[in-house]
Amino acid sequence: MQDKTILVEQRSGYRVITLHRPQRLNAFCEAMQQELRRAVDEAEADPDCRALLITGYGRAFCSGQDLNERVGKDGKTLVSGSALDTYYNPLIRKLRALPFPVIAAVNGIAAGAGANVALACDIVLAARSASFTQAFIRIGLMPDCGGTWFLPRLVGPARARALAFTGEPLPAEKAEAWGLIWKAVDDGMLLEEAHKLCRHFASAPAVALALTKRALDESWSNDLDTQLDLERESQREAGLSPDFAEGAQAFLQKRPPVFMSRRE
Ligand code: T3D
Repeated sequence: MQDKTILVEQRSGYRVITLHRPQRLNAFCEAMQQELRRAVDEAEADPDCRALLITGYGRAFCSGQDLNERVGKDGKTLVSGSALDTYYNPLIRKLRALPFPVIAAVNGIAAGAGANVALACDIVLAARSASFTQAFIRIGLMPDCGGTWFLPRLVGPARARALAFTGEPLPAEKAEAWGLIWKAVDDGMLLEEAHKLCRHFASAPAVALALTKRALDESWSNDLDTQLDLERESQREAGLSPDFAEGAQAFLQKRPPVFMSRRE
Protein backbone atom coordinates (compact mmCIF):
# COMPACT_ATOMS: atom_id res chain seq x y z
CA MET A 1 0.00 0.00 0.00
CA GLN A 2 1.28 3.49 -0.85
CA ASP A 3 2.11 5.88 2.00
CA LYS A 4 -0.22 8.76 2.53
CA THR A 5 1.02 11.93 0.84
CA ILE A 6 -0.93 14.23 3.12
CA LEU A 7 -1.96 14.11 6.78
CA VAL A 8 -5.41 15.32 7.74
CA GLU A 9 -6.33 16.31 11.25
CA GLN A 10 -9.74 17.27 12.51
CA ARG A 11 -9.70 19.88 15.26
CA SER A 12 -12.62 21.51 17.01
CA GLY A 13 -14.11 23.81 14.33
CA TYR A 14 -11.33 23.44 11.73
CA ARG A 15 -9.15 21.00 9.82
CA VAL A 16 -5.43 20.78 9.19
CA ILE A 17 -3.86 19.40 6.02
CA THR A 18 -0.12 18.69 6.16
CA LEU A 19 1.65 18.02 2.86
CA HIS A 20 3.74 14.97 3.58
CA ARG A 21 6.40 13.95 1.06
CA PRO A 22 9.42 15.32 2.90
CA GLN A 23 11.94 13.34 0.83
CA ARG A 24 10.87 15.43 -2.20
CA LEU A 25 10.23 18.64 -0.25
CA ASN A 26 6.49 17.88 -0.43
CA ALA A 27 6.38 18.16 -4.22
CA PHE A 28 2.97 17.54 -5.74
CA CYS A 29 2.60 14.10 -7.30
CA GLU A 30 -0.64 12.80 -8.75
CA ALA A 31 -1.50 10.79 -5.63
CA MET A 32 -1.02 13.90 -3.50
CA GLN A 33 -3.25 15.93 -5.80
CA GLN A 34 -5.98 13.33 -5.48
CA GLU A 35 -5.69 13.07 -1.70
CA LEU A 36 -5.61 16.84 -1.37
CA ARG A 37 -8.72 17.23 -3.49
CA ARG A 38 -10.57 14.68 -1.37
CA ALA A 39 -9.46 16.33 1.88
CA VAL A 40 -10.50 19.81 0.73
CA ASP A 41 -13.87 18.50 -0.52
CA GLU A 42 -14.46 16.80 2.83
CA ALA A 43 -13.62 20.00 4.70
CA GLU A 44 -16.09 21.89 2.51
CA ALA A 45 -18.83 19.31 3.08
CA ASP A 46 -18.43 19.44 6.87
CA PRO A 47 -20.72 22.19 8.24
CA ASP A 48 -18.65 22.29 11.44
CA CYS A 49 -15.46 23.14 9.57
CA ARG A 50 -14.95 26.89 9.79
CA ALA A 51 -11.32 27.19 8.74
CA LEU A 52 -8.69 25.17 6.94
CA LEU A 53 -4.99 25.20 7.75
CA ILE A 54 -2.50 24.00 5.14
CA THR A 55 1.13 23.41 6.06
CA GLY A 56 4.06 21.21 5.06
CA TYR A 57 6.03 18.52 6.87
CA GLY A 58 9.77 18.87 7.30
CA ARG A 59 11.94 21.65 5.90
CA ALA A 60 9.67 22.66 3.01
CA PHE A 61 6.11 23.79 2.53
CA CYS A 62 6.03 22.47 -1.05
CA SER A 63 8.48 22.48 -3.96
CA GLY A 64 5.80 22.51 -6.67
CA GLN A 65 5.17 19.83 -9.25
CA ASP A 66 7.17 16.62 -8.75
CA LEU A 67 9.42 16.79 -11.80
CA ASN A 68 9.96 13.03 -11.77
CA GLU A 69 6.42 12.78 -13.13
CA ARG A 70 7.29 15.09 -16.00
CA VAL A 71 10.29 13.27 -17.45
CA GLY A 72 9.66 9.96 -19.19
CA LYS A 73 11.96 6.90 -19.03
CA ASP A 74 13.36 7.93 -22.43
CA GLY A 75 14.37 11.32 -20.95
CA LYS A 76 11.70 13.20 -22.87
CA THR A 77 9.60 15.73 -20.99
CA LEU A 78 5.86 15.21 -20.88
CA VAL A 79 3.69 18.12 -21.90
CA SER A 80 1.40 18.61 -19.00
CA GLY A 81 -1.19 21.33 -19.54
CA SER A 82 -3.77 18.75 -18.57
CA ALA A 83 -2.47 18.67 -14.96
CA LEU A 84 -3.48 22.32 -14.72
CA ASP A 85 -6.98 21.48 -15.95
CA THR A 86 -7.33 18.34 -13.87
CA TYR A 87 -5.71 19.32 -10.59
CA TYR A 88 -4.06 22.69 -10.12
CA ASN A 89 -6.69 25.05 -11.49
CA PRO A 90 -9.60 23.31 -9.72
CA LEU A 91 -7.56 23.44 -6.48
CA ILE A 92 -6.91 27.18 -6.78
CA ARG A 93 -10.56 27.85 -7.67
CA LYS A 94 -11.72 25.73 -4.75
CA LEU A 95 -9.44 27.46 -2.21
CA ARG A 96 -10.81 30.82 -3.35
CA ALA A 97 -14.42 29.60 -3.29
CA LEU A 98 -14.43 27.84 0.10
CA PRO A 99 -16.85 29.70 2.36
CA PHE A 100 -14.35 29.89 5.22
CA PRO A 101 -10.80 31.21 5.65
CA VAL A 102 -7.91 29.10 4.40
CA ILE A 103 -4.65 29.71 6.24
CA ALA A 104 -1.28 28.71 4.81
CA ALA A 105 1.41 28.13 7.41
CA VAL A 106 4.50 28.18 5.20
CA ASN A 107 7.09 26.33 7.24
CA GLY A 108 9.98 26.42 4.75
CA ILE A 109 10.67 26.46 1.02
CA ALA A 110 7.63 27.28 -1.13
CA ALA A 111 8.60 26.95 -4.78
CA GLY A 112 6.73 26.86 -8.09
CA ALA A 113 3.16 25.68 -7.66
CA GLY A 114 3.95 25.33 -3.95
CA ALA A 115 4.45 29.09 -3.64
CA ASN A 116 1.34 29.94 -5.62
CA VAL A 117 -0.95 27.50 -3.83
CA ALA A 118 0.13 29.28 -0.62
CA LEU A 119 -0.65 32.67 -2.18
CA ALA A 120 -4.12 31.43 -3.13
CA CYS A 121 -4.90 30.97 0.57
CA ASP A 122 -6.69 33.76 2.42
CA ILE A 123 -4.03 34.37 5.04
CA VAL A 124 -0.38 33.40 4.68
CA LEU A 125 1.81 33.05 7.75
CA ALA A 126 5.41 32.07 7.17
CA ALA A 127 8.31 30.96 9.32
CA ARG A 128 11.17 33.48 9.20
CA SER A 129 13.35 30.83 7.55
CA ALA A 130 10.78 30.23 4.78
CA SER A 131 11.04 31.61 1.26
CA PHE A 132 8.84 32.02 -1.80
CA THR A 133 10.30 31.18 -5.20
CA GLN A 134 8.71 31.47 -8.63
CA ALA A 135 10.93 28.56 -9.64
CA PHE A 136 9.19 27.98 -12.98
CA ILE A 137 11.55 30.07 -15.12
CA ARG A 138 14.53 28.07 -13.90
CA ILE A 139 13.16 24.98 -15.66
CA GLY A 140 11.78 26.76 -18.72
CA LEU A 141 8.18 27.15 -17.53
CA MET A 142 6.10 30.16 -16.62
CA PRO A 143 4.23 30.81 -13.35
CA ASP A 144 0.92 28.99 -13.02
CA CYS A 145 -1.58 28.27 -10.23
CA GLY A 146 -2.66 31.90 -10.42
CA GLY A 147 0.87 33.29 -9.95
CA THR A 148 0.54 35.80 -12.79
CA TRP A 149 -2.74 36.98 -11.20
CA PHE A 150 -1.83 37.03 -7.49
CA LEU A 151 1.70 38.43 -7.78
CA PRO A 152 0.99 41.81 -9.43
CA ARG A 153 -2.05 42.32 -7.22
CA LEU A 154 -0.12 41.59 -4.04
CA VAL A 155 3.25 43.21 -4.69
CA GLY A 156 2.70 45.42 -7.74
CA PRO A 157 3.88 44.93 -11.33
CA ALA A 158 7.57 45.83 -10.89
CA ARG A 159 8.20 43.32 -8.13
CA ALA A 160 5.94 40.71 -9.73
CA ARG A 161 7.93 40.86 -12.97
CA ALA A 162 11.30 40.58 -11.22
CA LEU A 163 10.15 37.63 -9.09
CA ALA A 164 8.66 35.80 -12.08
CA PHE A 165 11.49 36.58 -14.53
CA THR A 166 14.38 35.74 -12.19
CA GLY A 167 12.99 32.92 -10.03
CA GLU A 168 14.94 34.39 -7.10
CA PRO A 169 13.76 33.24 -3.66
CA LEU A 170 12.02 35.90 -1.61
CA PRO A 171 12.70 35.47 2.13
CA ALA A 172 9.65 35.49 4.42
CA GLU A 173 10.44 38.81 6.11
CA LYS A 174 10.79 40.57 2.77
CA ALA A 175 7.60 38.85 1.59
CA GLU A 176 5.85 40.39 4.57
CA ALA A 177 7.41 43.82 3.96
CA TRP A 178 6.30 43.68 0.31
CA GLY A 179 2.74 42.68 1.20
CA LEU A 180 2.99 39.23 -0.40
CA ILE A 181 2.02 37.55 2.85
CA TRP A 182 0.42 38.61 6.11
CA LYS A 183 3.15 37.83 8.63
CA ALA A 184 6.56 36.26 9.13
CA VAL A 185 6.90 34.71 12.58
CA ASP A 186 9.65 32.93 14.48
CA ASP A 187 10.01 29.37 13.19
CA GLY A 188 9.08 27.83 16.54
CA MET A 189 5.92 29.94 16.75
CA LEU A 190 4.52 29.25 13.28
CA LEU A 191 2.11 26.43 14.05
CA GLU A 192 1.08 27.92 17.37
CA GLU A 193 0.16 31.20 15.63
CA ALA A 194 -1.62 29.37 12.83
CA HIS A 195 -3.69 27.25 15.22
CA LYS A 196 -4.52 30.34 17.26
CA LEU A 197 -5.89 31.98 14.13
CA CYS A 198 -7.92 28.88 13.25
CA ARG A 199 -9.38 28.69 16.76
CA HIS A 200 -10.36 32.33 16.39
CA PHE A 201 -12.13 31.60 13.10
CA ALA A 202 -13.79 28.50 14.58
CA SER A 203 -15.82 30.77 16.88
CA ALA A 204 -16.15 33.76 14.54
CA PRO A 205 -19.37 34.70 12.69
CA ALA A 206 -19.31 32.22 9.79
CA VAL A 207 -21.83 33.95 7.53
CA ALA A 208 -20.11 37.35 7.77
CA LEU A 209 -16.72 35.75 7.12
CA ALA A 210 -17.96 33.94 4.01
CA LEU A 211 -19.57 37.12 2.69
CA THR A 212 -16.42 39.14 3.38
CA LYS A 213 -14.22 36.63 1.57
CA ARG A 214 -16.49 36.70 -1.48
CA ALA A 215 -16.74 40.50 -1.56
CA LEU A 216 -12.98 41.01 -1.28
CA ASP A 217 -12.42 38.57 -4.14
CA GLU A 218 -15.09 40.11 -6.36
CA SER A 219 -13.66 43.60 -5.76
CA TRP A 220 -10.76 42.75 -8.10
CA SER A 221 -13.05 42.86 -11.10
CA ASN A 222 -15.84 45.20 -9.89
CA ASP A 223 -16.06 48.97 -10.24
CA LEU A 224 -16.97 50.93 -7.11
CA ASP A 225 -20.69 51.11 -7.98
CA THR A 226 -20.96 47.37 -8.45
CA GLN A 227 -19.00 46.77 -5.28
CA LEU A 228 -21.25 49.08 -3.26
CA ASP A 229 -24.27 47.13 -4.53
CA LEU A 230 -22.60 43.86 -3.60
CA GLU A 231 -21.85 45.20 -0.11
CA ARG A 232 -25.48 46.27 0.32
CA GLU A 233 -26.78 42.81 -0.63
CA SER A 234 -24.17 41.00 1.42
CA GLN A 235 -24.74 43.21 4.44
CA ARG A 236 -28.47 42.50 4.20
CA GLU A 237 -27.66 38.80 4.37
CA ALA A 238 -25.22 39.27 7.26
CA GLY A 239 -27.76 41.44 9.08
CA LEU A 240 -30.37 38.67 8.86
CA SER A 241 -28.02 36.07 10.32
CA PRO A 242 -28.38 35.17 14.02
CA ASP A 243 -24.78 36.29 14.45
CA PHE A 244 -25.65 39.95 14.01
CA ALA A 245 -28.43 39.69 16.61
CA GLU A 246 -26.00 38.01 18.98
CA GLY A 247 -23.10 40.37 18.22
CA ALA A 248 -25.14 43.55 18.70
CA GLN A 249 -26.87 42.27 21.87
CA ALA A 250 -23.60 41.07 23.34
CA PHE A 251 -22.07 44.48 22.71
CA LEU A 252 -24.96 46.27 24.40
CA GLN A 253 -24.98 43.82 27.31
CA LYS A 254 -21.20 44.24 27.69
CA ARG A 255 -20.45 40.51 27.36
CA PRO A 256 -18.46 38.48 24.82
CA PRO A 257 -20.58 37.28 21.87
CA VAL A 258 -21.22 33.59 21.22
CA PHE A 259 -21.60 33.18 17.46
CA MET A 260 -23.58 30.07 16.59
CA SER A 261 -24.50 30.43 12.93
CA ARG A 262 -23.60 27.44 10.81
CA ARG A 263 -22.23 27.58 7.34
CA GLU A 264 -24.74 27.06 4.55
O1 T3D B 1 3.68 20.06 -15.48
C1 T3D B 1 2.84 20.63 -14.80
O2 T3D B 1 2.05 20.02 -14.09
C2 T3D B 1 2.81 22.11 -14.88
C3 T3D B 1 2.80 22.65 -13.50
C4 T3D B 1 3.97 23.02 -12.93
C5 T3D B 1 3.97 23.53 -11.56
C6 T3D B 1 5.34 23.68 -10.95
O3 T3D B 1 5.40 23.70 -9.79
S1 T3D B 1 6.71 23.81 -11.97
C7 T3D B 1 8.01 24.07 -10.81
C8 T3D B 1 8.47 22.76 -10.22
N1 T3D B 1 9.39 22.97 -9.09
C9 T3D B 1 10.65 23.30 -9.25
O4 T3D B 1 11.15 23.51 -10.33
C10 T3D B 1 11.49 23.33 -8.01
C11 T3D B 1 12.48 22.21 -8.04
N2 T3D B 1 13.27 22.17 -6.82
C12 T3D B 1 14.26 23.02 -6.59
O5 T3D B 1 14.59 23.89 -7.36
C13 T3D B 1 15.01 22.83 -5.30
O6 T3D B 1 14.76 21.55 -4.82
C14 T3D B 1 14.58 23.86 -4.21
C15 T3D B 1 15.11 25.25 -4.60
C16 T3D B 1 13.07 23.90 -4.03
C17 T3D B 1 15.24 23.45 -2.88
O7 T3D B 1 16.62 23.26 -3.06
P1 T3D B 1 17.47 22.52 -1.94
O8 T3D B 1 18.91 22.58 -2.38
O9 T3D B 1 17.15 23.09 -0.62
O10 T3D B 1 16.95 21.01 -1.92
P2 T3D B 1 17.26 19.86 -3.01
O11 T3D B 1 18.46 19.12 -2.62
O12 T3D B 1 17.21 20.42 -4.37
O13 T3D B 1 15.94 18.95 -2.83
C18 T3D B 1 15.87 17.92 -1.85
C19 T3D B 1 15.32 16.68 -2.52
O14 T3D B 1 13.99 16.96 -2.99
C20 T3D B 1 16.13 16.29 -3.76
O15 T3D B 1 16.04 14.89 -3.86
P3 T3D B 1 17.36 13.98 -3.52
O16 T3D B 1 18.48 14.46 -4.37
O17 T3D B 1 17.62 14.20 -2.06
O18 T3D B 1 16.91 12.58 -3.84
C21 T3D B 1 15.34 16.92 -4.88
O19 T3D B 1 15.53 16.27 -6.11
C22 T3D B 1 13.92 16.71 -4.39
N3 T3D B 1 13.02 17.70 -5.00
C23 T3D B 1 12.88 18.99 -4.67
N4 T3D B 1 11.98 19.57 -5.44
C24 T3D B 1 11.49 18.62 -6.27
C25 T3D B 1 12.17 17.42 -5.99
N5 T3D B 1 11.93 16.29 -6.67
C26 T3D B 1 11.00 16.36 -7.64
N6 T3D B 1 10.31 17.47 -7.95
C27 T3D B 1 10.52 18.62 -7.30
N7 T3D B 1 9.80 19.71 -7.59
